[in-house]
Amino acid sequence: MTTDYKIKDLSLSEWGRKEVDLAKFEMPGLSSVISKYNTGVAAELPLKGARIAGCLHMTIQTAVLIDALVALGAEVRWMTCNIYSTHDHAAAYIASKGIPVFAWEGMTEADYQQGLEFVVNDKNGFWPNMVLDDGGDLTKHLIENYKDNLKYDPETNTGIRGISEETTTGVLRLKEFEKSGLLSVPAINVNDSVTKAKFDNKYGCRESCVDAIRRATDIMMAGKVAVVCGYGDVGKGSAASLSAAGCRVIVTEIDPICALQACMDGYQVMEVNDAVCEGDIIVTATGNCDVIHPKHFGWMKDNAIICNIGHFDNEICVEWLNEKCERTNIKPLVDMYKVKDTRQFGVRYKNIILLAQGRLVNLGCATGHPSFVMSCSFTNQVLAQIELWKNSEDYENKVYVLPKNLDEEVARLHLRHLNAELTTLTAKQANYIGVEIGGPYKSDDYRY
Ligand code: NAD
Ligand code: 9W1
Repeated sequence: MTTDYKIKDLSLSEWGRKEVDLAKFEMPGLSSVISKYNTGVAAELPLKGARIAGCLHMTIQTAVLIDALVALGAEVRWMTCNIYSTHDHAAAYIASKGIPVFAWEGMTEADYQQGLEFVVNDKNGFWPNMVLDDGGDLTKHLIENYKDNLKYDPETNTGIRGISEETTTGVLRLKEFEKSGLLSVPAINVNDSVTKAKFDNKYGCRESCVDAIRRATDIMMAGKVAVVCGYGDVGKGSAASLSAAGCRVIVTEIDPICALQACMDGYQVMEVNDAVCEGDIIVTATGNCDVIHPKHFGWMKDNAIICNIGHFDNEICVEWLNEKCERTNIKPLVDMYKVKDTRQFGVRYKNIILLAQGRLVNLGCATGHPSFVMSCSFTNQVLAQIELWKNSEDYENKVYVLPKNLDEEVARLHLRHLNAELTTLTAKQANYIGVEIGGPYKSDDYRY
């Protein structure tokens, strides 16, 4: 067995294996892709020959992805894309299968830089011919350090045939590389597949928003007033989560269309300065800065719980709380601040409870997305890897999204697990609405 790994503790691998087996059941998209290729007379391994350098959270769900890539014929070297997100038992499971992996919870930035080298080089030097990235760190590392190894040459069969990218940040970086002429490899943006984005933003947060608040505080949700700032997909999922738990939900928005959507969904829309005075629970989901401003803290209810589910930690002005207010740590990621009550005459104080120091609450206080959510993103990843591995030469060195028929395929592969049966178009119906019976069913600019 290989000792080509750096992880926390190999003895966690049995526990990892059991959880991977459970997660597999909830990741039907990945199993379906495998059985599609591995069964029947036309059995083939579509990723045979692919050497995939992967940089993505080394979690139980990612272990299921890695198993799928290997089952489809790929060789893999893996690292985490985030120094905190590794499930150490998942990393142990991967290492126990002889797959090179570099990931442990709480690694340093310097370790992380080593990881980038680990996935790019094996003992014989430059190794990958495919890249699977989350956030663009690995892509950036390759472009900055291995420029001459990247361009695919069909004559010598060297270089990288394709990159698939998981997140918004990574896609933005890819587009910048494309614009400045530095992208020498075709790339697929998995982030903007409908089956990725809807699950990552809306359905994922609908599962994890309340989960995070409960794990952190054990508060009774029913009957409380919850304020959701921002009614994009993350806000929509969070509001639905809070509403289903019995909260009365107030939404704040700056965009009249999203505000009207919130009204149509039955929520009260208020100006933020008014809403913060009423909330027992306040959740920011805007992607904007200074949404909860220092002046708001003084107006809040006693023991108000505040947290952020947007990407960056500057939605709530946490710095002000830490600089100006006495802080009591209740438990990891739960802090109480003593704040001067600016609605009262005379000096009165009250408590504000801040979760996860204003960082993404569903990742800090809960456990990230459920396996089924990740199955949707990761099935897009697998289809992107197969497409680029097989048909790289059909693509220019640009950033693409998966064609709609593949996005539809990802959804289709998840229907059976839920006992959903699709209706098939008749030839007359297909003709009437101007589509093929097998899809795609919508134009590229259709908004779901
Ligand atoms: P989005 O752009 O669809 O929605 C954000 C909404 O906030 C918009 O409707 C916008 O009008 C509104 N907004 C902006 N400034 C505001 C303000 N000052 N007050 C009130 N509303 C305001 O984006 P999204 O997809 O909903 O994502 C929101 C954030 O969540 C992003 O930072 C994203 O990266 C992050 N995100 C988090 C998770 C998670 O699991 N926690 C998952 C996906 C995305
Ligand atoms: N991705 N397997 C935290 C997750 C950090 C994290 C992050 C996920 C998964 C959004 C990916 C505390 C897993 C990951 C568990 C966890 C993400 C950042 C997953 C949710 C995205 C910045 N982004 N994700 N599972 N940490 O859940 O791969 O528990």
